[in-house]
This record gives sequence, structure tokens and C-alpha cells, in this order.
Amino acid sequence: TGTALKKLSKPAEKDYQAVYEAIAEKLEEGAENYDDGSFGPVLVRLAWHASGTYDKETGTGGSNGATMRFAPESDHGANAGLKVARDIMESIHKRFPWISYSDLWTLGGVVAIQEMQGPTISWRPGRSDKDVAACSPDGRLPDASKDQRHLRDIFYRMGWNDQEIVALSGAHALGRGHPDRSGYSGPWTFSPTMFTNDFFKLLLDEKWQWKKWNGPEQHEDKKTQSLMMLPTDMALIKDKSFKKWVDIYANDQEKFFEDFGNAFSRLLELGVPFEEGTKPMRFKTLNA
Ligand code: DDH
Repeated sequence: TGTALKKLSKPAEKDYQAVYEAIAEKLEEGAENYDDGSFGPVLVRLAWHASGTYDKETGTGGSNGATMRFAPESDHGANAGLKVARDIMESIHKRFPWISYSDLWTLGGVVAIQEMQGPTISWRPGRSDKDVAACSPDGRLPDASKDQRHLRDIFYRMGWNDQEIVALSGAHALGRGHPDRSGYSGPWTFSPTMFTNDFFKLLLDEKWQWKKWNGPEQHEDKKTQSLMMLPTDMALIKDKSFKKWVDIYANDQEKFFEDFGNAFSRLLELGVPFEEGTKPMRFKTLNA
């Protein structure tokens, strides 16, 4: 009884595990005709776009606040299509009204990565929601049409190094471009609902050519013409310091999982003022 009541005591790890499971059960529910059959990739993207607005100089942006609930942030071009993910999270929030949206959205990314067979992601609760005045300015998330200089501008601003930029970019094993969202089209890999190091392998092994179409400039694989790479993805093998890590992650899935897991966990925590002593949680997958 009382599931809809606000929690009186501080939620414990088992309460967050229950939220984890509720999200996990939603990943494929009603997704028969959606993309590749899972909402996992778009939930990862929501967690990333909620967090990737962080600016280390001013301490602004980041996942704390969940300000993408509001325009103007929800209307930023980079966030097109993320309403799908926010709506799924809304249905979860109805069942667990005690959790902040900021904790919920980041937890959604953890669930999606783990349920799509990725690494276990350490996660801590403690984010609180802010109002519309805290919305991030437009332009803090990467622009896919740009090159390595832009990648460094954006990711150094959050405090990342070259290795971490490459590791995080491996998330493009998942999901696809949607012409009605970003304008780009197609998946990066042949298994877009499974977390693998295939993004790196394909980047190195396939021949990539400019796609001939009316959409934005993107690459397609010469062999099947069904996969895509963004200009920013191609920058990872054009730039020596980035390519070094593409080679390493293409050859060592375990190393990629470890580095991605650590970086993604930190990404979700950028700028979050945790209470001292907040312990990282590690959630069990539905199959475990
Ligand atoms: Fe990404 N990403 N991303 N991305 N991303 C897109 C889709 C997905 C860039 C641009 C795009 C990361 C880095 C970058 C995911 C996760 C992550 C799309 C297509 C564009 C464009 C959107 C659409 O049309 O629906 C650029 C540029 C960068 C960069 O410069 C590095 C990172 C770091 C992550 C992460 O999660 C850590 C995921 C997942 C998707 C698939 C979404 C979906 O709905 O499918």
C-alpha cells in the first residue's frame, strides 16, 4: 500500500533498484514499431544531453536540475526527438514520485546501457530539480557537422581528455540518426540495440564514402550503404591523438567497457553537489 505516497525516509539502494527494474521493463514495451525495437538508445541520449551541458569554469549546466523539462532547453536543436525519452521517464515518475527527474534521467541512461549488454555503471543519487531560470544556453552540445577542434572545444569545456572523448564516442554503437530529428540518417552499427565496441571496429575496417543525398553531409559504408558516420565521428580517425584510442578500443572490448563505464558514470555526475558520503550504487540487470 501507499506506493504513490512520497517517501518519508531516505530512499535506499533497493528503492533505486526498483526504479531501475521499472525502466528496464519499459525499454521494449510498445517499441515493436519503433526504430530497432528498443527505447534504450534514446534514453542513453537523454542522459547524455542532460549532462553534457556542463561547463567546468562556471559550474553551470550538467545533469543536476533536469532543465530540459523546459523550453528553451527542450527546443534546442540538439535535443530534437528527446521528448520520446522524457515521456517514458514521465510514466516512470508517476510510479516513483519521490525521485528527482535529474536522478531519474541519469538512472535511465544507466539502465539502458546495462540492459543493452554494456558495462555496469556506478551511479549515485542526490540530484535535485531546478526551475526554468537554470536552463543551459544553446550551443553547449556538440555539432556533428564540425571537426576535431570543435570536439575538443566542447569536451575540454566539460573537463575531458582525448582518451575520454574517444571512449564516450563509442556510445554510437547504439541507435541511429533520424532525418526528422537531427537530419542525419541510419545506424552506426549492425546491432544498434547492443552495446559493443563495433563503432570503433567499423570506423577502422569499413571504407567510408560521402553519402549522396539531399540531407546533411554524412558518410556511409561503401559495402552496404546502410551504416553512417557523422563528420565528428570521422574526425576520430583523422586526428592522431584520437585515432590512437580508436585503435585500442577496436582491439580490446574489455578495455573499452572499463573506460566507457568510468567515463559515463562521471559524465552523469558533472557539476552535481552530492552529499558527503553518498556511496556509488551498482544495479543488477533484469536477467541477473
Ligand atoms: Fe551522439 N548523436 N553525438 N553521443 N548519440 C546522435 C545519436 C546518439 C553526436 C551527435 C549525434 C555522443 C556524442 C556525440 C548517442 C550517444 C552519445 C545523433 C542522431 C547525432 C546527430 C540523433 C537523431 O537524429 O536522433 C555528436 C556530434 C557527438 C560528439 O561530437 C562526440 C556521446 C558522448 C554519447 C553518449 O551517450 C556518451 C546515442 C545513444 C544516440 C542514438 C539516439 C537514438 O535515438 O537512437
